[in-house]
Amino acid sequence: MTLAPNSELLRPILHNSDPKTLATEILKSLTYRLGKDTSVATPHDWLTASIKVVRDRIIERWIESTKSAYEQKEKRVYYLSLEFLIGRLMRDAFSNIGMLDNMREALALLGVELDVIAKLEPDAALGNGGLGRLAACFMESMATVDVPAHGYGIRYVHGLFRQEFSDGWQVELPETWLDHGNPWEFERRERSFEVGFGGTVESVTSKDGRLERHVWKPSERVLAVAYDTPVVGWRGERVNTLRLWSAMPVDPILLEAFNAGDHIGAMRESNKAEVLTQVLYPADSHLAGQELRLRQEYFFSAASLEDIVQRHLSQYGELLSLPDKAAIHLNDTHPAVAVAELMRQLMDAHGIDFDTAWDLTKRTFAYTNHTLLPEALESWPVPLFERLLPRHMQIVYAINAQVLLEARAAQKFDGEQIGRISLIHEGSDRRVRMGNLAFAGSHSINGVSALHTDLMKETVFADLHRLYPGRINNKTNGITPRRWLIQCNAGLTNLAREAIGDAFLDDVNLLSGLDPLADDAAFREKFAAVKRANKQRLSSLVGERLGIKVDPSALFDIQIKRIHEYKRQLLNIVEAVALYDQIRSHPEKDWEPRVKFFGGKAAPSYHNAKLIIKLANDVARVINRDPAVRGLLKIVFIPNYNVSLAEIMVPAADLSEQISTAGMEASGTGNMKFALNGAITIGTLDGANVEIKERVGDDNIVIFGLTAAEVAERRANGYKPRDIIEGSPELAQALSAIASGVFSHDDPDRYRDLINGIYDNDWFMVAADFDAFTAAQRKVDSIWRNSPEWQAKAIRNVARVGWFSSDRTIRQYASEIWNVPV
Ligand code: 26V
Repeated sequence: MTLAPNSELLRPILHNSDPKTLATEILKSLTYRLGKDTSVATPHDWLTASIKVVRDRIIERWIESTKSAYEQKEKRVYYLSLEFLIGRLMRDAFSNIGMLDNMREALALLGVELDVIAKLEPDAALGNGGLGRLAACFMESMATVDVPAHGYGIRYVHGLFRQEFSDGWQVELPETWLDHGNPWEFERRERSFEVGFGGTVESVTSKDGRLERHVWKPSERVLAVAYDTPVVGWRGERVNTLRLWSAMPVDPILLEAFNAGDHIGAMRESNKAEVLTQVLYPADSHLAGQELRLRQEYFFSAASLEDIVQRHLSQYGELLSLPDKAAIHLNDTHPAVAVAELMRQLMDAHGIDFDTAWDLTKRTFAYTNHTLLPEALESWPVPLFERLLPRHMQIVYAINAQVLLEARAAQKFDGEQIGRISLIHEGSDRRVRMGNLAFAGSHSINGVSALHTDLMKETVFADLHRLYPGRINNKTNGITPRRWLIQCNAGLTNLAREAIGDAFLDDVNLLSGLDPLADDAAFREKFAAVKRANKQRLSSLVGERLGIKVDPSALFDIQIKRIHEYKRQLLNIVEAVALYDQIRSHPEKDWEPRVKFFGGKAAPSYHNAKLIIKLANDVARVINRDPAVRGLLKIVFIPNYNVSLAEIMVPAADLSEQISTAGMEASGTGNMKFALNGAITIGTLDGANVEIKERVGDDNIVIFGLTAAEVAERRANGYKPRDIIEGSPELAQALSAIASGVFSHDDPDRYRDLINGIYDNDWFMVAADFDAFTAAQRKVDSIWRNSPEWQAKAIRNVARVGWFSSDRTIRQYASEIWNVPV
């Protein structure tokens, strides 16, 4: 007999979630699931036991969601992403399902503090930065706005490395999030697929000699095993699935070898398979043709596609309706090989002809581009691609032939333009261009902010856009207000509830009700008190972790993000050095106390990024110790920046640093998080900053620097940074101090090359924007001096950025790209 999930037998247990019942269940969970007694239970055991109790409630809704998607024949969204930067899940899930307070009480009855065990949950850091965090926000929003969706990715055993500083240098250590097991996931051994690599392609011909189909005979096979994690939407109405694939050997032991006495050799296959999903690639925007990375991309794309096609076939019995029932989304080009894989499955496994398969493929796929940096656009050497995926190589050539035919037929492209449209970069180093493959195989290609989308049309995809006009569209990024306001900033959430009621919890746009309160002195004071408490929390963390004392009444100026030259942490540090110089040489002036916080990881092989971290730490050491500074300026670089640290830093910020070289940051999402938490942005007209400015108004943001068009113009017309530096004494002074070893007595030449790079080339326009940045910072000081004015602007930021909710973004994807109802 099977028990229906909503059976009356289950209901009384699952629907009773008062603290006492929960406490009993936590004890039962501890005893019967973990096999522990309270006297020996570790804090981790309490955590696991608690999660499993709530998980039971989630599972019930999960099964209901899955069933209803099936019964209602709903179109499903499949979000393919090599990264999901989830962070901790406990607070998110408990709060979304409405059980956070009762669980806290239940644990208290057992003498356990929820906030203490919550900190033991490891961050699931299965991503590098913005792209991965966006995927996590999207998963939560899809469940919230009721889109039936599956996320697909890789269950990396080691996520993004843990960062420590040794003498100010970044050291990378392995990250081990699975050490205590993962109570959220369900291993689905029964849901596994074989994924092939290498080998040969055979053509099968009919009796009359006609080519019937191709058969790929891979030389290697790996098993992809599914691990499912439920994703709970706000109010717990829908629960979607994040399915992560883990690689296993098809044959765990080569028995023949083992029996012949080769015990180690017999295991080798197994290690080879498992290596595939061992570790996340740390993004450094340079791939240099790493084979393992292409293997990861194909591994998870192929397993996901098999899963999708099987699900569709088992429900509908045919594949011609695939585009009506499945929307497959490519999060950047990392899963772009899925385009060729779907073609392969449709043609080789299901006997569909090329033209029909190509039409189905294009109507099923959509692709998001997340960066225009040329070095980050993926392409694979043809010989590597051909060796690993011989059948896909043939399919890419066939697709390319079709695309080039259409390009020539359009009669508006010259040879060079046709060359740029081609899926193959020709020349001595022939490569498969994954962006072009994703573009050709999708009906929708979107950018992640208005500016970025315009630039996509003008630069990387200019020719493809002319060939297939109407495919490129914009979907400005968003963030989930559950994690990035309700959970991380209880103080502000409660203040807003008191002031405007609870409706904004379901529609964050309603924070607009706070707008008039910017002029209410009493409200401003309460708002300032909340910020102050958040700053106190960050100060304690810094005190505990780093032994640095910071004053919560100082202006908290924060730049947290991956370390990259285009994000210009260097500009920020050089400005700090200039300010340091000013404070020392003009002690009579009325300086506003400031703490500059940094956080972020550098890719292990990115030399300049690592040097910038060392510089920040060197500068911090000198400034923080100098009595002449009188505590007016402090610099704090907090190691191991991750989602959980962001949840503490974002609510504590007064000033949000969003200072990328215009045209280079596709969108940014940190900018949105800070504004929603009442920080004022100092930023360039880049990415989503442009749209934040439009929404908060020019008076409530501090914009400086060159525009994207001006940056392009300077680069085209011979930019001379040396002349600019010579005309700016403050900049010249700061640069020469750094270059001459003022901050690096132990190795005076340490920063010579880095600083010479600014004199000689300065691709990122540090010199060009320096004076504007300094002036903008002094403008920030003058606003800060007038506290009511500052608070009013900060409140208006909170009130006006509800539009940047990922719920809005997802609704736009749903109606304008995926064609699913919302
Ligand atoms: C590139 C590579 C290449 C080497 C191997 C690993 C790897 C991983 C990721 C990437 C590309 C990262 C692109 C990215 O994260 N873009 C960011 O996307 C955010 C969400 O749309 C956006 O807000 C940021 O502006 C954009 O930089």
